[in-house]
Amino acid sequence: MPKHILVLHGPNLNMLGKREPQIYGKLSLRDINTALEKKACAAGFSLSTFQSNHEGALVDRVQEALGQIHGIIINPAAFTHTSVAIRDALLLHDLPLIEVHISNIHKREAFRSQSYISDIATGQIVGLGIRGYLLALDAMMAILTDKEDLM
Ligand code: DHK
Repeated sequence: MPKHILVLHGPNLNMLGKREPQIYGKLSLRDINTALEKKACAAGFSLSTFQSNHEGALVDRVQEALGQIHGIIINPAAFTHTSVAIRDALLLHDLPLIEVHISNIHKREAFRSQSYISDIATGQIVGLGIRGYLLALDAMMAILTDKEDLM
């Protein structure tokens, strides 16, 4: 059975492509999800994606995944800065966890630099645009195959 990676997207990320394209880029969430699925599949992993504008729906999805997945990549979007509930749900899992932000949250309004996720994450990728998701996937697959090489 291939190892399974769950990718979670928080609120307003369903509007990628339409939403502040100077910050979040021109591609849609579907474009990103398709690229992630293809890349994971080509490397022998399986990957599923889930987006919600609702905190409880994200908590439910994280709970449902218990025992079913091997790693989590999450852009909690605005919930990054507010959600103890998503943090607590993620803590149910003892798995590699990568936090992604399209923009550099440390370079924007002060409230965006605070993350309820970063201190429980394996690592964080910020400010590299949507390619951050693909970098996160590379890192996750390397972690899950225990690869430490630089190639
Ligand atoms: C996305 C959001 O929707 C914001 O609320 C965060 C994050 C930043 C991003 O850069 O991907 O503050």
